[in-house]
Amino acid sequence: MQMGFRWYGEGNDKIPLSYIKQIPGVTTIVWALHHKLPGEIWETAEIAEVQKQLEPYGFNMDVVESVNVHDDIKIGLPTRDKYIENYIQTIRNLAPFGVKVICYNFMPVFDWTRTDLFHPLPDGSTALYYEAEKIKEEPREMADYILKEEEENGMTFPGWEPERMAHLGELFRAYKGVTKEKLWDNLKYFLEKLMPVCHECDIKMAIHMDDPPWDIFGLPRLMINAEAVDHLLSMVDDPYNCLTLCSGSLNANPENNVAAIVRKHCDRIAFAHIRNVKHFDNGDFSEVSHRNCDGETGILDILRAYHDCGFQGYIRPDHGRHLWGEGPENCRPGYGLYDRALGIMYMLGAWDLMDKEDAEK
Ligand SMILES: [Mn+2]
Repeated sequence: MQMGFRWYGEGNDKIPLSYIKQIPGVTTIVWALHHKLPGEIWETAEIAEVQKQLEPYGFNMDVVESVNVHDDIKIGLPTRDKYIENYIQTIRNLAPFGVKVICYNFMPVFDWTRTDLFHPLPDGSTALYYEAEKIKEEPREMADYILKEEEENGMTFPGWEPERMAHLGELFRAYKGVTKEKLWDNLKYFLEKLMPVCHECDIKMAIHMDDPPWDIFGLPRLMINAEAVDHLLSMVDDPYNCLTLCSGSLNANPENNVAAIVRKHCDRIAFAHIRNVKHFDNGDFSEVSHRNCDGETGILDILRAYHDCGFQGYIRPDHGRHLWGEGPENCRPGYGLYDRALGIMYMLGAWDLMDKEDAEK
């Protein structure tokens, strides 16, 4: 297992690499070129710039999150082949820098979806929150809220590019007729084109779970449960077709048992996101600390499953709460410094103890 920390890049993330260096156990910076729109090629010189920033701290750049997939690929338009060619070129450009995993998602129109990005928790911190009542038929209101947060705080969120969101109506029309079956077909087409290049470059494609794991606004979503995971892995049965198993995304539906998926498919999990979720009776959910008893995700069972399976992939704390002066003015929602650092220490505490117990057996 290698511990990672997501970082949005020089000038785009307020957390300096020198702070991340002080969190015990972090070897990998989970990075991306956030100025790139879906479909654009990531150029070698731009990737080299990131390498230059990470090198003095001894971090590797093995995991990219995300190289976003152009809508034409998801919709299955004739223009998709051009964008797949660009994606392949990006993979080729990433390989010489030691990149091993590309995390991506295949969600139509919207990436992750929340109704409140800084929801107050009883302990005085804030966290991302999903109010079921607010996600109804009309997506514009939620999109406007998230875009307003971006604008007011001078940041853009991956998957919520204002350029794309400006054409929301058009995007929705383009996805009309894209059924769940079609979306699966389009994902298969995309992956089958990529697999030979992934082998050649030794880079795994690791699909992120849909967040939340159900259809929203009439748009189909694929990566929602254990059956979908089985289907994805058998549909393109290749060791380079892998998962970013996001515990928080899947557990937004409390029926999902993440630890069971880990035990079944550990060798196909390239990247683990660990996040804890607390559920309310009305269907709302809140993100909470990594501590097992603070939510219902079963963080300890999940960590034990990874440990039992001898997990060799990358792991990172997913979102954290905003603590100790972190808020909209100085912190990306879910990506503050403190709670993710606490989450790492919680995970490493559990992991070290399991290592020690195994060694003494
Ligand atoms: Mn995640």
